[in-house]
Amino acid sequence: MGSTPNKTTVKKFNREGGGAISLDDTAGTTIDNCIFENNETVDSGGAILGAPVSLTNCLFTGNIGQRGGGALCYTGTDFLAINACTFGHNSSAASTGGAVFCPESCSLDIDNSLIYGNFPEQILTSSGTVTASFSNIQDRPYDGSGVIDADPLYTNVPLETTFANSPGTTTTLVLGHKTTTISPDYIIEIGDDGIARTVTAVVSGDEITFVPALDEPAPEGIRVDIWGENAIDLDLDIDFQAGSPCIDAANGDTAPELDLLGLARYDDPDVANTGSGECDYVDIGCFEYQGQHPMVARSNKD
Ligand SMILES: [Ca+2]
Ligand SMILES: [Ca+2]
Ligand SMILES: [Ca+2]
Repeated sequence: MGSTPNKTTVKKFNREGGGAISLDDTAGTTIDNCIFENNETVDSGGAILGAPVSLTNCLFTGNIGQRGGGALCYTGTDFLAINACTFGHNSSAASTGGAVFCPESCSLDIDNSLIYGNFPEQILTSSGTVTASFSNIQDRPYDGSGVIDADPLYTNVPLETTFANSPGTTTTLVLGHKTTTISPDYIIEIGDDGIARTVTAVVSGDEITFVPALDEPAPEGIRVDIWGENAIDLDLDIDFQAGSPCIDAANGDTAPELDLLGLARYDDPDVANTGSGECDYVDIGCFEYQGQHPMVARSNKD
């Protein structure tokens, strides 16, 4: 197991062609210990467009790639290793890879990673191979040692994160590709502004009205979080809770020594170790549960 250097956060970028980062196909880039949060693009790759060779200990959440690859559009034709990463609540247009989109034939190797709750689906590859181990992948088409498909029990997530697919007004929105059926009284959040707005009517299809009004008409492409009924806390929190099936379920021989936050591995006494390796209690994904939420444990350490 290797060590974990400092983490980097890449947040709220909005660019054409790779919301946060565009990489040359031949760059041979490795990306470690990085948080990609709430980046978006009208093109492909809400956080990253390009062909990194590896992603390790990275978190991708709330990213939107409208054309494909809510978090990552991998444009390479080679091999991408994803290790100890979490992809949760990223979005793309219908059937173009809510988390990861690979338009070319390539090989993906997914280890110790959590890919769950991305919209409308998780991974889309045009062709090529995907192998996986000790990972939690929703609707997994990939069989591998230690691969599960089970609700990770995220701490606080909306029902869905989507975007407006045409310009709205100060009190109306037309939503793109959503899979959630919206009812009046649902709480939505527009542009991640922290303001709870209440749906007053579902006008037709994907058009809704809401209160209170925006200051400016909603532009095409603006992010919309559908929080559902009675939502109060509108902060996306992709940590997982006690009892998560991700706890003590990864492979300590291949996972990094420390988690994304620099926390040591923790053997949860309440959870049987279903992982592998010399240290068989490493958690799946980029966070290590500490008997309390990793974010809380991290802030207590500071
Ligand atoms: Ca929010
Ligand atoms: Ca653990
Ligand atoms: Ca345990």
